Amino acid sequence: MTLLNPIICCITRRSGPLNTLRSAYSTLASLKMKETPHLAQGTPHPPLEKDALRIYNMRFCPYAERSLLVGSAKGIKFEVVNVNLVDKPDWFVAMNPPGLVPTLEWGDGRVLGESLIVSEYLDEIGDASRPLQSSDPFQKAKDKLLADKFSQVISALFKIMLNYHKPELDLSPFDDMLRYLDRYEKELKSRPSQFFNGDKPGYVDYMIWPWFERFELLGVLVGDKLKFPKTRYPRLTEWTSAMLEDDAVKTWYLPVEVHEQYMRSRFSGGATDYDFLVRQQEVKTSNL
Ligand SMILES: N[C@@H](CCC(=O)N[C@@H](CS)C(=O)NCC(=O)O)C(=O)O
Repeated sequence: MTLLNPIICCITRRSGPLNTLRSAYSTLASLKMKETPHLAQGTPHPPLEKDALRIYNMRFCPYAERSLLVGSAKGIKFEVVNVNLVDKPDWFVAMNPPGLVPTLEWGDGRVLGESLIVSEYLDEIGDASRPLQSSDPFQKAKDKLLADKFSQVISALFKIMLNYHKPELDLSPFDDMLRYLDRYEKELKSRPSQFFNGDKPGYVDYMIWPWFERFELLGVLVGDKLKFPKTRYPRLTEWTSAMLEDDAVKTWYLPVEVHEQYMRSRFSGGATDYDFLVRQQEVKTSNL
């Protein structure tokens, strides 16, 4: 049932043939898992054994990525079911009425939502020798605050990202986003370790990472004026490189070209194409 099933996937780009090949191979190297379709209205609820754990996901959702990162880091055995969020199956909404991903489901019927809560729960039930949160109550509380307040960065980022296609796009949230990020640079500087958690990523690291994976997208979608200013964030820049070496991050990571393809599909005016990675994987494997 493990999902860490390496598979070769192929992504194509709009540029010339050499670039296409180069990008297909670099992307290919970074996609490590089997891509599965997003279940839509009319699809039956897949059966789940009594003691099995499932996370409902949308492959491009940063919130759901939080729980996948923690599940992997904690060595938890879980399966992933992707959900089409614009055409959700009825049983999915009935199971968790907000209808959001991530949603965690146990085979005995227990259900839990909200990425920060799900991640904290997974930390508690997973490998005890790899705690993601501090044993010091004050530090733990401070870290929870950092993870929670990251919503300020997220909402500023989304104000741009979800409107990138509009001609009258307001770029002012970018400065707000940078201001909110200053807090994380300062906090990391004050800690003597590579990660917020110590010498390995922990709760704060995994809770904020999915948006760092997507910052480059702003420059790609809007232009160089929204490039991530690395000189303003030397510690976070080093931290980003270190995070990219982490096994859990590598498992779920998607390159900027893939995030771009999703965003362009989402705002194309037609139906969001959730399954392009599945099709690209099928083409690639049929050519092996
Ligand atoms: N506060 C939630 C936010 C999750 C969320 O917004 N997920 C989005 C996908 S990235 C979703 O499920 N959207 C479906 C909808 O809004 O109907 C969390 O932290 O888990």
